[in-house]
Amino acid sequence: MGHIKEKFKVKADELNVEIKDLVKNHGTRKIEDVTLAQVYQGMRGITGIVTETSLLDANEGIRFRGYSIPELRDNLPKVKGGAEPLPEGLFYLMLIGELPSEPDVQHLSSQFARRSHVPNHVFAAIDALPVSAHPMTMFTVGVMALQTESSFAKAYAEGINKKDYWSYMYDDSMDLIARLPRIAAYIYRRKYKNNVHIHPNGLLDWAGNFAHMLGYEDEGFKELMRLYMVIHADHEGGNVSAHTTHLVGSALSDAFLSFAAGMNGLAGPLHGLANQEVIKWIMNMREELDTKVPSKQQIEEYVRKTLSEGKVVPGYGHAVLRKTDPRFTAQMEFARTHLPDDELVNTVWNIYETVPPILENLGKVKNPWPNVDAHSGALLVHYGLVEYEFYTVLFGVSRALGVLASLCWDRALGFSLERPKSVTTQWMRQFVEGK
Ligand code: AMX
Repeated sequence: MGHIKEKFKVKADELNVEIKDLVKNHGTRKIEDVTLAQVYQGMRGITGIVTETSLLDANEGIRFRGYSIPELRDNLPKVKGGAEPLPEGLFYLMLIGELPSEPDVQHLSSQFARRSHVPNHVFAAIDALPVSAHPMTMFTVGVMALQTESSFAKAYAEGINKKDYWSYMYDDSMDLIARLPRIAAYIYRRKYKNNVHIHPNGLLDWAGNFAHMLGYEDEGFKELMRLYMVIHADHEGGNVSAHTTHLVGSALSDAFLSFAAGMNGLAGPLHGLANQEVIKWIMNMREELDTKVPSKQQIEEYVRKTLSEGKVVPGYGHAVLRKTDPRFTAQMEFARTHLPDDELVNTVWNIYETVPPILENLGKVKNPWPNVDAHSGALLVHYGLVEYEFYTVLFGVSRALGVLASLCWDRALGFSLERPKSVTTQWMRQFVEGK
């Protein structure tokens, strides 16, 4: 057993004792009241899930085990000569709850390289889809095809003790994270690069190797991938992809089934697909105005037009956040260092100055500020990754780190089948009428 797996088990045993105590001695404590409106409006603000890996503050943004994104950029190990945090380190932090050492991160990098073999039938399943299929469809099909490799599903079918579920979930999660870059890169090269594929380089870190397999050798792009994989990894437990993975996993579905379900949620335009929508929207604006650098006034008019057509401004607003997303700010800082004069990036910054007051004046938008998706596309375009339908797959590879670390915790803590109560509107009517 690798030392990380052992360490995880020790941490989980400790937390199990604490949770047992909480439930035994405080199990009847009320956390909050639930209003009728909350039930109808996406359960917004209802505390109903425990997720150990990260916690979102409406104003400060996400913290992973207490560390903000700027703190992660300062404190997580980096490649030699690099400035961006390694996603392996974030995975360790989410899983173990402590910052990793350099050897911990190197151990994870080599574990991911060692576990990265993707069987041929996975590629065959992807090849069975037309090239015109959306990359996210190919991605979930690839993950589903990989489910044949689940060690949890095999062990469960043979009969295992509940106490050992976590161990198989850990191995499946490690295998899945190790293999996702290869599957994603295969989809990219099949759809956009004439089906010419690039062999993995087992000496590179997880994100660096992903960049390499996509076909991007620029060190700037590799650094971007490391940052990208860190900032998209987790956003506490209630967002659609995390919640879906957790929900499906609560039925003891294995990591592959659960993650594929979460990815189908990420593929929705109000969630992960927003990153492709942002760049599509900016490109349409450029085309319609026949300029590469629209002025702030032109942007303002285009935003008003978008709203008058009953559409949302993609990349703006959030269900929980109420300030500029620190994931947006981290990308802005990356751009200031690496590509300050890029025209598209400057347009993203001009949009940032233009959109919030317009959304604020609508009076109904709870958060007029940009989210993570408002910036990511412009950085990718700079390095030549212009195929924006692929962007959500990048988000998905990163999201695996958070939702699978969480799934390991779910099994290690023996969390229950999730099954909230639902009611009909007739029930609500009778409830308010006191019947
Ligand atoms: N442009 C226009 N209108 C917006 C808006 C935006 N960016 N954000 C919210 N609104 C509107 C809503 O559509 C809603 O209008 P309605 O009452 O007429 O239906 C009203 O403002 C109130 O919505 P809200 O409470 O502020 O937001 P929400 O919690 O219901 O939804 C979100 C959050 C993200 C779906 C929404 O802000 C949105 O659609 N944004 C654009 C899409 C986007 O960027 N999604 C990515 C989110 C991050 C991620 O998951 N990757």
